[in-house]
Amino acid sequence: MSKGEIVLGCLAPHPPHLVYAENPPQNEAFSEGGWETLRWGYAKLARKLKTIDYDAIVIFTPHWQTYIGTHFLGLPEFKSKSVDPVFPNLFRYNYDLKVDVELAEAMHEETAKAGIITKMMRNPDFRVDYGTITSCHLLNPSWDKPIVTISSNRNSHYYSNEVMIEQAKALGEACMRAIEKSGKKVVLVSSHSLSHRHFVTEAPLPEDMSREHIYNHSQYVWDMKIIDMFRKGQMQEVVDIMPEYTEQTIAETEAGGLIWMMAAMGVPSYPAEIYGYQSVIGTGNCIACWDPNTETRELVL
Ligand code: 2X7
Ligand code: FE2
Repeated sequence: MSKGEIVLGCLAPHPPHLVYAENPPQNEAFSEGGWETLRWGYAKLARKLKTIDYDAIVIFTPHWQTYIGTHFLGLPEFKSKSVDPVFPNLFRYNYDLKVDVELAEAMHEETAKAGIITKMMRNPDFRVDYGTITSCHLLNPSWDKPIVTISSNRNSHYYSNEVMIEQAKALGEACMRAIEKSGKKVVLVSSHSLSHRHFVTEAPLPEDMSREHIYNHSQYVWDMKIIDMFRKGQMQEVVDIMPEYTEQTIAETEAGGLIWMMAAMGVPSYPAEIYGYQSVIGTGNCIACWDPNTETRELVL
């Protein structure tokens, strides 16, 4: 069996607004559109994914929060309705998704070997979070690949951003070892916004784009700084400033997803492909990917 590999790493923000704006048949709410810069960026990245040969999507989500250890989805199928607790008016999505249990178990095993507390989620009634569903729907609307969802362990956040980073790194390295041993080709997804201060009241029409803008200028400047580092392939520097960035912008990187993905990918020093940046209810959202293949890597935006 040949060695498994990570064929792409995607930063895939998950405001439920983006699924709402698309009006897919799975979602009950109806919209008149909105947030096109992000949706069109996602459509372009989804087209790239269709050209790549891969077996599974492995996604780390901040909205499945676990307080004792890191958990992995561990049944072949999960089927239910996912409702965003903050925006039930926008997101009530009927899902029926397949899980690569073999890969999940392999990552669980390597994670345990690394000394991290970890558990498989075997409850058939478990409701999959909207972060997983939004990012996966927008990257692969046909849902024709199995996924593995990894929870975000808030025990690490309880201590400090620095401790969170150490634990997310160890988790990423363990997942990479499991992928290599599995012989599979895997797409990683880190599902989150960048800066995360947001408005606490919603416009009467949520998709009214005359009301959408970044919450404040300083978080915009921080986001641009980080994205510039993505473009330049300065991912070690991004890892180094992550505690400061997360604190200054209350960024959703606090859950550890970006560090997990970067550690699994060996902290890339090549440029990321940028597919778009836009605010959603004041938060900063960037779609980007890291393509290890020099022949397919391109300058997108
Ligand atoms: O989970 C989210 C998010 N990260 C950003 C914006 C709006 C809603 O939900
Ligand atoms: Fe979120």
